[in-house]
Amino acid sequence: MYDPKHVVHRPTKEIDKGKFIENPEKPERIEAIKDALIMNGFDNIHSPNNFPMSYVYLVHSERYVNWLKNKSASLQPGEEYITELFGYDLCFDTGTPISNITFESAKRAVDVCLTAASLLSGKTNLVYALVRPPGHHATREACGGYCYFNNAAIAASYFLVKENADGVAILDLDFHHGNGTQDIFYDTDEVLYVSIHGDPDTFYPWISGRENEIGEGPGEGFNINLPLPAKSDWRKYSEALDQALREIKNYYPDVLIVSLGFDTHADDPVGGFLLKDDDFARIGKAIGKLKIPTLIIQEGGYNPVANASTAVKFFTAIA
Ligand code: OKP
Ligand code: ZN
Repeated sequence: MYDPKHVVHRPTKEIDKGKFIENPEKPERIEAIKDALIMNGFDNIHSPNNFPMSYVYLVHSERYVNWLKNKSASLQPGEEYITELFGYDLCFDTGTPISNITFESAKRAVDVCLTAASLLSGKTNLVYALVRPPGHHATREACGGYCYFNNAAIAASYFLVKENADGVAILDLDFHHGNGTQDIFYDTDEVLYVSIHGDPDTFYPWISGRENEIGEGPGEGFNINLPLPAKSDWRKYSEALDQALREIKNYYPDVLIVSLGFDTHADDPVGGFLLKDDDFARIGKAIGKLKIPTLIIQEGGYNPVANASTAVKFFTAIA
């Protein structure tokens, strides 16, 4: 599932340590994946349908949605709003610019994910939502980390509310901890959130992703963080992956959502792991073996060339 209109969403900059730098969340990252998949025979590509905003409100507050909508509408074409570092705002970092088309671009990514979710059935047990902007950092009440609406959380809520799913597992394989997804489902046992990511003592988002964050109330035990040190390679990674997949199996979810980031690749300019192309074939194969209906949602991955080769390996193996 893919929407060619994602290319109009083009944040140009972010502020890092007080300086403007180029924003790596570019259209090319997703175009490279789409082109490579088509060349390798994955050409069963569909455009999304429109879904009502009520699905977004399953996850995000009215206050936040209105703020994002009004902020977008207040900007001139080409203008970018970046939150003030210590100002009060509904954005929690300086890497997530808002432009006049941010609101509709974020909503279109949600529509791609919901269309993909609605296709999962007994007959179709694997669907891929090739989207940007990504979603896993967005909380109920704020944008951040290049994310505006939490695509994976909205899809999980769709399965729970619309399809009466009896348990949804989210496996977050992006290099960065999905603080938003963790937060949204922290107090429920209806969603198991399992994440493998760079140790937040060193890496973004710093505020979350530690092993002792296990969920609370009825959600206690249904949030599992598996942080790994910088430069982790397949030897370390595969142990965490085995554990993650064991936990998911034991949970017996009706649906598995994978927040898939390719920023764990050794050649990624943002992430800090050392995975190689073939490691993504191993990951794909291991997920496919679970035999759970699976919705894959694209998150990060900032080297278009590595994204392309990695996606082909992953999808060849999982399919
Ligand atoms: C998004 B995803 C802020 C610099 C922060 C943000 C990294 C976001 C990663 N001054 N860089 O999880 O791939
Ligand atoms: Zn990431």
